[in-house]
Amino acid sequence: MYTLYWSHNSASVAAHYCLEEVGAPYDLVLVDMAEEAHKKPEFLKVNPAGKLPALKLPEGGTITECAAISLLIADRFPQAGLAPAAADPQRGPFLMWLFHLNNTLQPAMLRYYYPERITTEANGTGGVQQKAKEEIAALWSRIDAHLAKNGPYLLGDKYSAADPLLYMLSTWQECCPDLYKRFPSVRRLAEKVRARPAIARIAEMNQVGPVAA
Ligand SMILES: N[C@@H](CCC(=O)N[C@@H](CS)C(=O)NCC(=O)O)C(=O)O
Repeated sequence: MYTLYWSHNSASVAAHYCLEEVGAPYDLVLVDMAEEAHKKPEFLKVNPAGKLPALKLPEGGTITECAAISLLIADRFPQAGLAPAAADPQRGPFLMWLFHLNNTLQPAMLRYYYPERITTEANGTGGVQQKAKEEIAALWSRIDAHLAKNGPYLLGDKYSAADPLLYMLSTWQECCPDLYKRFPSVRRLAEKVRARPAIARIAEMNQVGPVAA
């Protein structure tokens, strides 16, 4: 049994989508970020960094990082087809997108949401957020151009674990207002992912609404 430590609308959502999509046996432990439960001693025993998500593995041990969790689950349940195999020509682009989303887009978003961690200037947070917003819009613009040309998914017609990760990030719109209006190919992907039965089953409990215009 896998155990996912999660909270609504957090980075745990993509990991949750993958577990549900492949039909993995899992249970959930809510670590309510609104209640600061991720900073309490009980959760710090699970992930000393105090961040979500964390996944306890059936063989023992815990991993963190939503892209790593998505990749591990996709690889362990190959019949679900969420990850091209190592020798598949799409494996490279798959890994590239997974890492790009986790390693480039998401950190820009975290700079927006936690600007006080980036600057020692008392009045510096507004500038950090403004720069982060510009960077995030530029990144979405490049992703949108890729999807317009090669979509509807990141790997063309092939759905993969990178898509629910992209979908999750596309729902964090305070840092990129009107994202779906500005980036219609991202919206098209979001609609397709949100309509998948496995995603639809758990989106609401994660407080992710329908894809709005
Ligand atoms: N790169 C990590 C980021 C994890 C992360 O920053 N999660 C946020 C929730 S969206 C969090 O736990 N924030 C609490 C904090 O940083 O104090 C991942 O993808 O799992």
